[in-house]
Amino acid sequence: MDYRTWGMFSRDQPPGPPGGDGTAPNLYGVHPYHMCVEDDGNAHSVLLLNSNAMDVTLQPEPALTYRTVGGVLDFYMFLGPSPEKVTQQYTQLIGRPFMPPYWALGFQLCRYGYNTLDRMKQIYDENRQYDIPQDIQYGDIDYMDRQIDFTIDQQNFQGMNDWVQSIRQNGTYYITILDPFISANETDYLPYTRGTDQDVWIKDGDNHDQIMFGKVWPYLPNITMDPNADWDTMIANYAAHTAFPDFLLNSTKQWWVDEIQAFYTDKLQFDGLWIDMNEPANFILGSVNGCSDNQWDQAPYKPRFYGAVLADKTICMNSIQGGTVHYNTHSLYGWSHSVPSQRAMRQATGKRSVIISRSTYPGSGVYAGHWLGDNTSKWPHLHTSIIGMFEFNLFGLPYVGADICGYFDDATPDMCQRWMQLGAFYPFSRNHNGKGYRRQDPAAWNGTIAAASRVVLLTRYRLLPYLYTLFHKAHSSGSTVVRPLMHEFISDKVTWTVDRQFLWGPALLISPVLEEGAHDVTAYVPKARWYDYYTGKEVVEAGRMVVWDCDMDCIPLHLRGGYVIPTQEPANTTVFSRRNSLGLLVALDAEGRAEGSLFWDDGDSIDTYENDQYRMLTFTIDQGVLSISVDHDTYSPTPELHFASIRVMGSEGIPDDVTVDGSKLGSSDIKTTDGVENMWYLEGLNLAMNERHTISWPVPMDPASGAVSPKSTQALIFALTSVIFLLFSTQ
Ligand code: MIG
Repeated sequence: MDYRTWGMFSRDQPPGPPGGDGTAPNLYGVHPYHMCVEDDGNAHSVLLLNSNAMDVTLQPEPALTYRTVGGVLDFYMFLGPSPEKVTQQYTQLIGRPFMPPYWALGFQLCRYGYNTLDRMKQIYDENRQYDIPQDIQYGDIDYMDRQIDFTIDQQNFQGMNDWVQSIRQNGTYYITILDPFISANETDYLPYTRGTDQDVWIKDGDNHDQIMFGKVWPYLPNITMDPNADWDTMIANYAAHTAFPDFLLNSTKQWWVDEIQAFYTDKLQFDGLWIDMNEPANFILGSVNGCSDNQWDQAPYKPRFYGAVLADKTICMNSIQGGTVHYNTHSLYGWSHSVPSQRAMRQATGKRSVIISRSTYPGSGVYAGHWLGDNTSKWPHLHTSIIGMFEFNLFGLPYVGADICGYFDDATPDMCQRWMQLGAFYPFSRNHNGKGYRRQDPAAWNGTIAAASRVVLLTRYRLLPYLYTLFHKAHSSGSTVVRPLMHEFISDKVTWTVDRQFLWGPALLISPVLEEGAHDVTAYVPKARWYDYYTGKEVVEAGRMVVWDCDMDCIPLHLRGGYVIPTQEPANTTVFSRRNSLGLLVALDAEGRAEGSLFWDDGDSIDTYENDQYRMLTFTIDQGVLSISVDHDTYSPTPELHFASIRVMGSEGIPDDVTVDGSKLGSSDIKTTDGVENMWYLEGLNLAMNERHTISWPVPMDPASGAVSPKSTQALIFALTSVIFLLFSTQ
């Protein structure tokens, strides 16, 4: 709040350290939105729904000053009063996040610069040899012929579609990239000629009947490139003129849908779409003719962000788009690109599909997820990726993650191993690398790193039913998926600044190692009952900072008392894991209670919730009675799924017997682990997912009848400590 100014204008700008002059750099997306938590823990948020360039200065008052250079002063306030309520209210206005297909929650592998299909195949195969779970393979712009949309390089990627279809039998899906701009220098290039016929392009601001041309990735035909040419020479000599689709027009939306459909039908059957460079980026300033002196490009105030002029790295402000000047619509470009992209992919595949977009604006989450852009293989970028996830969850884009192991620069083995551990808990979990940098996929290093990656990814896959259910909640009620601790523990001010740990929903605490050479984690344990995910052991230090030992193969995970987490036996892709047996992790709170739910559907049909084709289960535990009930059942998996295991943490001792649907299991069926108190589990059950079940066990007498249970001892110690603390603090 110290007079820091934040600029907002979408820009092809990688995240890095903030500008030295106190001006924070503007990035790919624009979200003129903030949430404020007041001293009493009440939260509210404010949206300025305005797409013009602006800057916002924070002041210690506390106060904000918005300076926008146009548009409507359309303010919305969301009164919460909790951070989760604020987010639900906000997404009610801007639109609730799309429901990702189940496979989109699997691990994803990508890089810029495979350069050949052989190399892509080789790296894919090596990861399979190491048994790395992977649901999605990507192709970046190097699969294209001279980086031209809707083409495939017939020299280096010949046979690509055959290969893409062949990896389906392993359960691998394929996502391809498309940039927005279209080359104007080709002969017989239908996307351009059809687009021109249908009048889909942004127009030149000085001659409204002319197309506005920039220069970006597509190269000219018939060029011989000097391999030593520098960037400016490359752009000057080799870059084609490109037209920019005006996605605000209905004709353009239809054209984009049709081009994607044609590409899909004729050349490549892919499953998801990655849309890049849609700030929109431009490698030259303004246009091939520069920008004229006009009131938009020379507006009297340039808000504080990168570039001397607004058109820096983008197109001229007086270009005609959506019936107005680009000056007004610039930051909407990525959003407007996402809308027909989702429609196109649903039409082409007939399935739910998935879109990830680099530039976003309020409402983008209805159509697309987001990767956090071109980060760097540097340790601080592990930490900042957590903050990025928090932000995009507040923005209604919970399908988010950073490029695992970093985009620019060479990763190191230790960094990449730690990043795989962290990235296994990004909702969007993709290892992606820039062109020319050292290979960094899980199989790139050695058997140890591959094995560690496999282990942590299998943990992710085991927890996917929980993650999928969180996405359903985000989609249906607008809650966050990745959640800062303060969303759950707002009355505990220590949680307000925690940004090195995060939660999945209310119940799973993730405390990754983020520093080079560290073999422990300093973490905050919020005031609740917590259990170690791996052992089921209760954490005794609630409400304190703790230091956990954490060797290279460790990432601390904790389950919160009061919650039931559904799991599933993992496999190397979700196609196979979705057929495996289910499990329940039951973490009891201090009263011996817990609850949870599970959303299930076929994983890839469009709008299963809206079309009533899903199953919803709820789990409740009270007084030693666990009830599994089927609340909604308009979808049945074939074959039917079953719960095979149940683990109970925080029970008062180990019960002598457990009754499962009326039949009694004796102590030999009740498994325990040496050294872990109050934890037991059942295995080899066969409880059909479409039926209701009751699992019960005797709980010790309640304290009122005379027995002193461990939890009341704890309560007593807590009360005494509080009294002592009060005595001291009143001195
Ligand atoms: O100018 O498609 O952020 O993920 O690999 C770079 C190539 C263009 C930027 C994206 C990055 C992608 C790269 N693209």
